This record gives sequence, structure tokens and C-alpha cells, in this order.
Amino acid sequence: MKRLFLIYFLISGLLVSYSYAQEKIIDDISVNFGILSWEEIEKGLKEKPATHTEEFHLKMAKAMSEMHEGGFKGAYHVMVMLKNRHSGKQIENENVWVTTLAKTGPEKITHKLKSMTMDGYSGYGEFFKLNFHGPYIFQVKINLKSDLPVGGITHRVEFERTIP
Ligand SMILES: [Cu+2]
Repeated sequence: MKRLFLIYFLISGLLVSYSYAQEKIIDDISVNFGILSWEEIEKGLKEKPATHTEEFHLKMAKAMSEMHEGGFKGAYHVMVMLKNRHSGKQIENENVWVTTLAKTGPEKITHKLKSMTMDGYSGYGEFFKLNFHGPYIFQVKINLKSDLPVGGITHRVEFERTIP
């Protein structure tokens, strides 16, 4: 999902390694995971677009800032996108949860993600208030209504990020 990758890069305007969108495959489901801080979203909102690309940043930053009842200082926008690995078809309207585990402190947060669309892509997202710096584990739990593409109903995959 090159486009998603691009969104995260463009909004931040900087190379922020933890905000890379990353893909993992679990049971033939392609899971794309991304995270972006509220500060970076706000930075994107302050851009004065001079080019089409910058206009696109601003549009995406605005869309993200208004999602899930709005973001706030200290929050991180967590985003998951699902596709059938074989058909490439987006997997929409399913149940997705993310649990964040801080490695440097006693913090464990679980949110059920809400449906979201960005630039034609459907996904799942929510703002998480993360209180620690350093390494975090993001456990993604996916419950599909049917067991398609393959495997059981519940699928789990983990991502790791270092929160600066
Ligand atoms: Cu969102």
C-alpha cells in the first residue's frame, strides 16, 4: 500500500521513522498499520498549500484531525487497513481492536477501532493517549464475520514502534 505510506510521510513533512506504515500478513489478510502523533497532524494543518501535494497534505491532516470525535494533545492516531492478500480487495466493516503495551511503564490501553475513510481507502482507527516514551507493542485483533479469506474468525498480529 504505497499510497498509505505516502500519506504518513506527507503529513509529517519529516522522516519520522515510527510513523512508517507497515504491512504484515496474517492468515492471508494484509494488515497495514500506521501511527501518527497529534503534534504531527497539527503541523500538517498549519501548512499553507502552494502545490497540489501540499494541498493533499492539508486535506489529509484535516480529515485525520476530525476523525473519531477529534484528536487532542498527547494523542496518537492509530490506523489499521485490511485487505485480502490474494484479491487485494479491502476488508471493510469488521471488528478490529488495538491494545497498546508500553515497555517502559505500566500502561495497557485497548480500543475498538472505528471505521474511517481516507482518500478512498477504508480502514479502522482511533486516537490513543500514550503516556510513555520508548518502545511500544501494538497488538491488533481482528474478528471477521466469516473466516474468509482463510483461518479462524479471530486473527492477531503485533507491530512495534518506538514513541519518541
Ligand atoms: Cu482515523
